[in-house]
Amino acid sequence: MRRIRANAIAILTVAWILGTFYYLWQDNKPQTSSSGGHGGQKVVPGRLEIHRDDRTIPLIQQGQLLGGFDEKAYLAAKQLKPGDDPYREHAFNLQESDRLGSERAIRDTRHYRCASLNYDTDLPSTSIIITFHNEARSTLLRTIKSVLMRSPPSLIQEIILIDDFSSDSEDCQLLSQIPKVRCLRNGRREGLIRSRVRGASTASASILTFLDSHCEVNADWLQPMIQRVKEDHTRVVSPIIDVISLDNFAYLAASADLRGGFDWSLHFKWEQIPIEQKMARSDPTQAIRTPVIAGGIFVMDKSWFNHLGQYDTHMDIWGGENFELSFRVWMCGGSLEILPCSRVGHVFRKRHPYDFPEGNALTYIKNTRRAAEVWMDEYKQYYYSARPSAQGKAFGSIADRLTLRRKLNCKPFRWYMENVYPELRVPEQEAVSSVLRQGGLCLETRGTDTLGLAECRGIGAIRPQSQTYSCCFLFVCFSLSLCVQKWKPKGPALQHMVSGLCLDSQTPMGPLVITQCRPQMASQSWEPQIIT
Ligand code: UD2
Ligand code: MN
Repeated sequence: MRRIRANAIAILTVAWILGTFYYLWQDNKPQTSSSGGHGGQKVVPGRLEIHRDDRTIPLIQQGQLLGGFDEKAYLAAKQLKPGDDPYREHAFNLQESDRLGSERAIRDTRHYRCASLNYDTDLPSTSIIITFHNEARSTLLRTIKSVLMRSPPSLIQEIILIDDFSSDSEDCQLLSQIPKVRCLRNGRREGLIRSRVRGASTASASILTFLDSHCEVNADWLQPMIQRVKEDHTRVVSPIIDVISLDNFAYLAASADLRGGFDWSLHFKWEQIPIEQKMARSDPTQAIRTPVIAGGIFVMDKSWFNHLGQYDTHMDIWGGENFELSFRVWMCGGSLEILPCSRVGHVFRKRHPYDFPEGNALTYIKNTRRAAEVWMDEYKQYYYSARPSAQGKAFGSIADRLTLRRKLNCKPFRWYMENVYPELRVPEQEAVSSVLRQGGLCLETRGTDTLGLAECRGIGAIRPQSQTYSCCFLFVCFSLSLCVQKWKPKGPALQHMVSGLCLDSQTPMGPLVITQCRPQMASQSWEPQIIT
């Protein structure tokens, strides 16, 4: 009996000693540099949890994350000099970004129900692809570290950086000392589209994840996206993109009620989810269908990316590729969604901090014109009406992309309009890019304020104005001085709103008159002819 007691005491003593050693060892391990200023932190073996007022974002333990990479030296090598404008080089406040350090706690901005969702334990891993041109070191490093810290390590196959010919090749090179990080450098400036294609083609994981070079991923950002793609490889998914302030780098929650949209000039905008869809959403963790994605942050199956033709590699530098990809995904059998339980912060800027070798406007026109010409069918006329300066600008050959579209047997843009984006209003068909014809002749201006019929030559032809659509919906208002006059269709005739009389070409080549309406008469019959 006494022997048993002695044994028990000995075992307890040994356990106590081992426990004390373990405790001291834990306490001595390096803690994160974000420990300053973030309130009560608690260290638990293998994990660091930073407790903030409301929620908790677990950070994977730091120690082994960076391998031989010397973070301090990397950041210290490039510092703002006193008196430098902190916005000049990157169009955000570099001083604030540098001051923040490479990791920090951010608020978990998800709906609280997201935290209790479960994901498959055997999710496939992903290759993270980040292209950049002259990114600030502190933002780039924070992007990478946030990925390493806030993703289950088993899901990160690799992080592929594509240095798009930045001035300093060390920005990228040095980062490849971090475990899992690879660096590819372009031999000349390619732009983000070709850079991403290059990154994607060397990726070794079956799932691709694209990120901008100034992001911070939030808690459990990756699992919801990989889960959705694993369940259906034709889904292309993106997170809610939170806002990192370009002035003070505050991490701000974005609204969860938005999706991607655009206007006819192919200008991207965030818009409210249509009311019927909003009413039907009983579960705030559900995916949100979106007509287009913002472009920078999304997850896509690699074979699906390849099958669908990657990107249009004749697009340069920046812009338009998100429309091209979005139309293609929807029209060729896939879908696009935003996952509210995945949140990634991004520094939205007001201007491009880099140069466009061909100029910003021309590049955007070239890229969006390619998207419109290949994918928008007859609807491209609205693009040209909204962006008249695009007409006549060079956009290269689109033969390959048209072949791709045929080969993939993609649906027409009309299908996209009817099924994916019916909320995009189509300008009155006749009221946009058309001329008015009668017989073989076209309505023309003579001088500044008379109208006449003449051979159809295009120049001088009266086109019902595109602003007609907004200024006097359904009515035609003619150009120039006549624009103040409003006309409405009366059968095939055109009736002057104020007088109630109709436009008539009593003497074919003479000036036109307005007279009593007799729409059945050929001289009062006008037909709009769509021009492209
Ligand atoms: C948005 C997208 C961006 C892209 C763009 C349209 C988000 C968060 N961002 O613009 O990913 O789809 O719309 O094209 O949705 N870069 C290069 N080479 C260049 C120019 C840019 O590698 O020649 C990099 C740049 O460093 C950045 C990324 O491409 O990492 C996107 O550029 P941005 O941040 O200037 O574009 P952004 O966010 O205004
Ligand atoms: Mn960006």
